[in-house]
Amino acid sequence: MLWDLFCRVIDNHGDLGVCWRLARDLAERGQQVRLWVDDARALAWMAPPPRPAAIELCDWPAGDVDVTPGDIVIEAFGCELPPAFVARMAARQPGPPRWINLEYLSAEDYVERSHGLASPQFSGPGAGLTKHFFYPGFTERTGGLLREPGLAGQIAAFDGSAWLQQRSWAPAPGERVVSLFAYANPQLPALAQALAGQPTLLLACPGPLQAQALALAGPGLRVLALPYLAQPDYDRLLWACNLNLVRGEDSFVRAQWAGKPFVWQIYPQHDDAHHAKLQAFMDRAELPADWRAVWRAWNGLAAWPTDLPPLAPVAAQARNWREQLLGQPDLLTQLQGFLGVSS
Ligand code: TRH
Repeated sequence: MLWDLFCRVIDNHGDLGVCWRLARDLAERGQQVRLWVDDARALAWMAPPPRPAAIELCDWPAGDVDVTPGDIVIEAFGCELPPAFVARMAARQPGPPRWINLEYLSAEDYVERSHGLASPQFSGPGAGLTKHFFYPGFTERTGGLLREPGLAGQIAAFDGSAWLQQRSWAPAPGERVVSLFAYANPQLPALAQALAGQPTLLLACPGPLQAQALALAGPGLRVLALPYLAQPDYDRLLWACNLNLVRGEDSFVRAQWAGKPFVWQIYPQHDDAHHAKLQAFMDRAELPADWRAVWRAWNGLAAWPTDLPPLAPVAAQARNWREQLLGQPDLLTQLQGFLGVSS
């Protein structure tokens, strides 16, 4: 099957990160993908060549893309397809493509009620077509999470110490190793102080906090600046660390597959809608109370606890949560089932 996957980069890297991951998963399952992106510059570091031959990376400037639509059209994160393309979808012979709006991830209850709903188009270039909403999620009544085949086995076989050693990012004896990927955050000094309570090596990913983190190194806290890593290597960083600070959507999910303790900095929304989204996930994942305090503090919703809670109890919770999620079909398997198309 030929999939047309449309991605508009809003800001940061998650829209492209998720779409690239989906495209890779489709390619691995024998599908043909045209990935339409308005700004693909981040792929230079996120997905350096060689890239899967089944993925055709297409430039999506403002306006139309003049091709015959494929068999399935994915509108990622409600990015609004070009009207002329939608008209060609409606006119396609022998029949229109399936049309999916892949939504943002949330643990909130509305997701289960909205997942799979049809949106018949009564007017405009797509009149007569039906778009379906497909919601990622954490329960059986959602579309699930992106998880490529074989991921759990890769993680189980991974030697994090050796991987860090090879890159000169290995902790000294007795140091815990923590990854940091975050938006600008006034809580960084407080986090640095809490981390320094025990000997810590902080591996700071590129972003607005990296320079500030380097300046906060001191007794108990060493800081190394990392370059942008290709997506598979960023995954391995999450697998190798004792604690991961992640953000947005895709690294948030990948931290859950890593099965390590993590803290999520949610993508801030103007109407504070992100507060409910944060709470919903903490409730659904049954995050221990002492770690909820850390999550709320890192998101600026509470004062910092003086010391970070011990990692062992929340490490066990992270492994249990991952096992629970591994028991659910992955997103692409569910999407193919929903569409009635198999690999
Ligand atoms: O960059 P983000 O903040 O993206 C955000 C979120 O997706 C948010 O939901 C969305 O509304 C907003 O974009 C527009 O965080 P996220 O989602 O983790 O995406 C980062 C991607 O970059 C992810 O695929 C991981 C990848 N990455 C690498 O490949 N290498 C790296 O070194 C780093 C730090 C990240």
